[in-house]
Parts: sequence; C-alpha cells; structure tokens
Amino acid sequence: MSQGLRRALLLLPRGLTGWELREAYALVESASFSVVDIVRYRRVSASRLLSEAKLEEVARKAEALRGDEDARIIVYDELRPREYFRIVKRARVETIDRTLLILEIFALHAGSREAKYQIELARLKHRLPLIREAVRLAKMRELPGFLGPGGYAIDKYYKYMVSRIARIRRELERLRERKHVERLKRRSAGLPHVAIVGYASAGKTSIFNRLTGLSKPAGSEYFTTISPKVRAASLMGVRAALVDTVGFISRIPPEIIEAFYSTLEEAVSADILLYVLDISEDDAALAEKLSEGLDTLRRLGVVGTPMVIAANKSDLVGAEDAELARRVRLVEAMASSVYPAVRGVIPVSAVTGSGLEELKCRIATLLRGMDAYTC
Ligand SMILES: Nc1nc2c(ncn2[C@@H]2O[C@H](COP(=O)(O)OP(=O)(O)OP(=O)(O)O)[C@@H](O)[C@H]2O)c(=O)[nH]1
Ligand SMILES: [Mg+2]
Repeated sequence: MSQGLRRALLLLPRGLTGWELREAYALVESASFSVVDIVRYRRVSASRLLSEAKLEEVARKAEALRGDEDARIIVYDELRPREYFRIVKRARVETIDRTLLILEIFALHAGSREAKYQIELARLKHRLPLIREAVRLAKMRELPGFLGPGGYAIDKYYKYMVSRIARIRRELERLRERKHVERLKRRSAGLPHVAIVGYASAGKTSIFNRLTGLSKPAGSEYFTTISPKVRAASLMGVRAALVDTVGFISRIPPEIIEAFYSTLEEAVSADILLYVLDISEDDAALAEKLSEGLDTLRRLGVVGTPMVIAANKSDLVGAEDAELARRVRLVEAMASSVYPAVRGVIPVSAVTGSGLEELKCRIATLLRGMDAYTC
C-alpha cells in the first residue's frame, strides 16, 4: 500500500456502463483510496440497497478493515440513513456514499475560504438526515452507545449543525456579494468574459493554461480545479477575461450543485462559453457527458450564451482523420439539438497545441460580435 492511501471496500451497483465504471474508479482514486475488495450488488428496492445475504458478504469482507480509523466502506450509490445504519451496525466500518466521496475529493483540492465553506455546507446538509435518523434510533434505544454520545448529545449536535449551516450560508452570501462586485469591476474595465466549462477532467485547466500562458495545476484526478481562476488573455488581439471553472459530473447531487452555485455563476454571467469535451472517449461517454453538462447549464439558467466547443484530446483519437471528423459531427449534432447557441466544434489538443489557433480565432470572432472569420 503506498503512503497516504486509505483502504476501502468498494460496493458497486450492477449495471454501470463502461465509462461509468471507469468514472467510479477515477473518483475513488482521486479521493486517495486504495480498493482492497469489491462487492457488486443489485439494489433490492428503492428504499433498500442490500439484501441480507449481501450485507453478510459486506460484513465479512469488511473484517479486514475493522479498527482502521481511516478505512471506509464506499457505497457508489445514494445511501439512505436507514441503509447507512444497517451497514455500519453490521460491518462496523465507517461508510460513505457517492456524494461524500465526491465531497472528499473537493476537500482535498479546496484552496479558497469560499470553497472550504461550500464543502462544509454540503457535508453538513448531507449528514443532517443521518443525524435525524440517529436521534430517532437513540430515542428507540436502538443505538446504545453508538456514535459515542447518548440521545441527548445527538440532539444537541443536531441543533449545532442547523445553526452552523445558517452561519455558513450567511458567510457564503457575503463572499458571493464580494465576488459579484469584483466581476462588475472586471466588466467595467471593459473585459468580456469567456467561461471555460465542461465535464470533470476534460482538460479545461490545460486549455486555460494554453490560452493564458499560465501553468495552473492540471491533473488526471477528478476535480483538480475547485475555485474558479480568472486571467486576462489576448486572443488574436482581442482581450478577454478567461475563467476556469469546476468540472461537471453526472448524477451530481443537489447539495453539491447548491454549494458550487457561486463557482458556476461565472458561467451564468459569461459573454461566451468555451465548452471543453474529451473527444477521445467512446460515443456513449461523449453523449452522456455532453448532455450532463448542457443540462447543468440549463438548470443554472444559461440559455442563449454563444458557445464554442473544444473537442479536446484529439491527439488520443489516433491518426484516423475520418474518425475524428465523425466524432466532431456527432458532437455538433448532439449539442446543437439541445443548445442552439453552439457556434462550432473545434478539434484541439492542449498537449500538442493542435487546433488552438483556430479555437482562439473562433472565440475572437465571437468576441468581436461577428459571425464570419476575421483571422
Ligand atoms: N492526451 C491529452 N491529455 C490531455 C489533454 N488535455 C488535458 N489532458 C490531460 O487530461 C487530464 C485532465 O486535465 P485538466 O486540464 O486538469 O482537466 P480539467 O477539465 O481542468 O479537470 P478538473 O479541474 O479536474 O475538472 C490531465 O492529466 C491532462 O494532462 C490533451 O489534449 N491530450
Ligand atoms: Mg481543472
């Protein structure tokens, strides 16, 4: 086991597609876990996750982790409070679900005060129903000594959480206000905004670095970028503020959407959107990740902002130009049917630099408010 990795027993629902499985492993790895064993399960019903036999299997496999404070059972699914307690009581290893897994990754990368608050808020909101269930169980004396304190202490803790949530919300509101003012200042300096959005790990920061000449951390793990980064850049002689943002993810839990709303607000108020897509993925992943992103934008209220799609990682598609062209056409068709303001799909590679000149030109053209190429 390499240093810094926490051990985990991974519970995977059956029926995940190829890219969903890859994403599951990428998320687990990004949260610094090393998987010691896997249990595949089929959900019993909407309210019940595991059958008795499965639970027994989980408990048996969790034995190796018992006593290790850092070890976790990771349920790659939504976990209702009742199921959580059912698993923890039997397996006696702390258990997290997909939402908490994503929040752990966020926490590893959170640099700014705002990001830290946002993560704490999302965690608190996610834990609240759990504590409510603990209060209920303690009252029924079904949790003797579990979680340490008795029912009274749990009740107090619950009240503390509620007041802490209110406090963080006020604090975030204040920070958001300040950011709003900063944005207005940038605007009055005359800089149009280009927000770089897209699915987690598509290469947004790599493209941001290329366009701004910076070297912000980019990484193969998910959610390298949590707080948005803003830099002025010159695109074919047109100056603009480029904004790098947090990545989208499929089945993103509502707690996270709310927590990161202010980060994504940059996308809402942008003049132009640069949507980065990993074109090297298979058709199913392309379709899902594109529609997930466009859907998130729609939920945020983005409708008519002109959008250029950077079909990134074209270097991985291989020497077959025809295959790259086919994928680009596919993306074009899919994107413009849901988001009519798409103004082109351009194959690029942040690694080799290919296509970047054309990308800059396309953005510059839009920034000048023109339809035809000017460079
Ligand atoms: N082969 C290849 N790899 C790329 C390209 N662009 C980015 N990558 C790699 O893809 C991974 C993700 O890149 P990032 O730029 O961090 O992606 P991101 O979209 O900012 O990711 P998050 O901030 O985590 O959402 C890194 O390992 C990059 O080196 C590309 O054009 N070609
Ligand atoms: Mg990034």
